[in-house]
Amino acid sequence: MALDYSVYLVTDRDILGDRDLLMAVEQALQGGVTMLQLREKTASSRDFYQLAVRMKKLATACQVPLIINDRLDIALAADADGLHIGQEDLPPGVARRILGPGKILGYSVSTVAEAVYGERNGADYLGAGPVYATGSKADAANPIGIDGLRQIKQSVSIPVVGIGGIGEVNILDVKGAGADGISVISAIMGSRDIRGSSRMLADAWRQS
Ligand code: TZP
Ligand code: MG
Repeated sequence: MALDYSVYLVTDRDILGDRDLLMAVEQALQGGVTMLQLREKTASSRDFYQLAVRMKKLATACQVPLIINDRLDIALAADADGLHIGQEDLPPGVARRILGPGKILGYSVSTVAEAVYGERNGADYLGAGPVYATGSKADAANPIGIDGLRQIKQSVSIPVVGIGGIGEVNILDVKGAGADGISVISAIMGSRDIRGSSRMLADAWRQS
């Protein structure tokens, strides 16, 4: 079945302050996010695993795939729907071999060469960015802009989601570049109304 990449939420516990991560994710699911990635940069393996198991239940209840960032072992252990890796993680071909054919593999890219490599080595979709400047990733590369996103989309035949600095003001530019969806942290997790912001982005994507 074709996946709906249109509003792909990436979690970030730090931006939530004292708000609960699972509650925030539940609100985002109610608002209509279509994909979910659990991204934990500092959690212990035990905490990451336990969180993944709980998040998988929430996502599955809404028929939304749960993707685990970076950690192949956690993705397998929690029976998540897939894994998302970047340029510093396991090579995509290795991750694909261990994951098997039934799991979703996402790959972060900033250039056409990385995109083509990812497609050839088993990625199901690409996260291309940062499209715009972002405060949500300390080691983010320079923004690729809408033109960079368009070039990446045109170089592959797998779905491409834009990531980095995307929200209400530029969602239509990202769609106009040919992207299959937006991947966001702060536009949803940084909002005081997580359900409402998720719904607004989902509506904006659908209606355009
Ligand atoms: N990878 C590239 S940019 C980024 C990641 C994880 C951060 C996206 O966060 P935001 O708040 O949507 O710009
Ligand atoms: Mg990574």
